[in-house]
Amino acid sequence: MSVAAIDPKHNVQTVRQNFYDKISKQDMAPLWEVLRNVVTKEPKSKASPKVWKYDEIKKSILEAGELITPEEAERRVLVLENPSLRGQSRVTNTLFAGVQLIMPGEVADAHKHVSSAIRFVLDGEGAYTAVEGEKANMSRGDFILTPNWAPHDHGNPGKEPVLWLDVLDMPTINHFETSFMEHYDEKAQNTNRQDGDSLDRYGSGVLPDGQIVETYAKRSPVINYTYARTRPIAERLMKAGDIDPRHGARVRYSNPVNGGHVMATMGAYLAMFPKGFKGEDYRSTEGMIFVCVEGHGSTKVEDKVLEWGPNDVFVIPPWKRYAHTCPEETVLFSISDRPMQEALGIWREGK
Ligand code: GTQ
Ligand code: FE2
Repeated sequence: MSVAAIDPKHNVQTVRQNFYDKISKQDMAPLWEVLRNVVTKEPKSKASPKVWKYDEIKKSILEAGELITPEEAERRVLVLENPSLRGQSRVTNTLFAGVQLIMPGEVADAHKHVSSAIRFVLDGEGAYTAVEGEKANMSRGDFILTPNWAPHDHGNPGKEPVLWLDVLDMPTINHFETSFMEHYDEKAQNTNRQDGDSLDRYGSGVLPDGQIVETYAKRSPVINYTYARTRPIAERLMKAGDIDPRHGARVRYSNPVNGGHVMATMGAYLAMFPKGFKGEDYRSTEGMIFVCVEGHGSTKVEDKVLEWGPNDVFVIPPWKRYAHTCPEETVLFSISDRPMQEALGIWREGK
C-alpha cells in the first residue's frame, strides 16, 4: 500500500503500524518513532550516583580473600557495579571500577590486554605492580598506570593485605569490540629497570634525549605517580589560594612528554579542599569516579546527597549537576573518561 492510499476514514495509526510491521521483516524501522530517544536534547545517563563505603568494601574483599586464591581468580577483584547497570561490570557507561586485594605472599600473574588500567592504592604497604619491566611499589594514595597492551603483574612480598581501586576502560573497549588478551608463561615478568625508574627518568624536568615524543604520544611514560610527590603540589596550590570554586585546589596528572592526559582513555586529578569549602554547582559530560583520600564531606548530586569519608568511592554520572562540601581539609582523587571525549571533540561542561 502506498502513502497516497491512506484513506482518512481509516485509522492512520493502524496503517502506519502495518507498514512498520512489514518493513520490520526486512530489518528496517522508522527513525521518526525513536528519534527523540536516539538524539536527546541533553545527555540522559542510565547510570546513578552512588557511594561505596570503604568499611563494607574492605570487609567483603577480605572475606573473598578466604574464598578464592588469585591463581583461581586471576585477579581477586570485587566489581563496583553501578546500581542502574547491574550485571554489566561497569560503574559508568564507559568505565569499570573494582577493588583488588592481594594478601601477603600472593602474586597475580603477568598478562596484558587492550584495556588500560589505573590503580589507586587504598590500604596496606608492601605490594607492587610491575609494568613493562618496572616495579612500582604501592603506597596509599599512589596512582599507578597500566597502559594498553603493557604486560603487568602484581605481588605482595610484605606482611599486610594490600587493597587498591582498579579503574579500566573495558566497557569502552568492548563497545568497540576490540578486546584482546594474552597470558605469559612466567608468573612474574623480569624486572630490568630500577623500581620507580620511570618517575625519576621522565618526571623530573628533564627527558631522555631521544625520540620519545611518538612513543609516548598516547600514554605517559611514568607508571607511578606517588602521593608523596603529588599531594604537596595540591597543598601548595591551596595555600597560594589557587582554588577553583568547583574543583578545589586541583592538579591534573599529566604526560610529561606532551602535557596531555596520562592515557588516551582516562584522565585523573588530585584535589585539596580547604576547611569549610562550599563548592559551586558543576556538571560535565564525563563520568567521574572519586576516592576520598583524606578528610570527609558530602556531594550534592541533583536531589541526592552523597556522604563520604576516607577510602569511600563515589560516582557521578555524565551531566548530573553536583557540588562538594568539605567541613574539614579534604583530599579527593578522581578519574574520568574525559580524554576520550576530548579526542572526539564532544566533551562539554556547564553549571
Ligand atoms: O589487575 O590486571 O580489576 O586485568 C580487572 C582486570 C584488574 C589487573 C581488574 C584486570 C586487572
Ligand atoms: Fe590486567
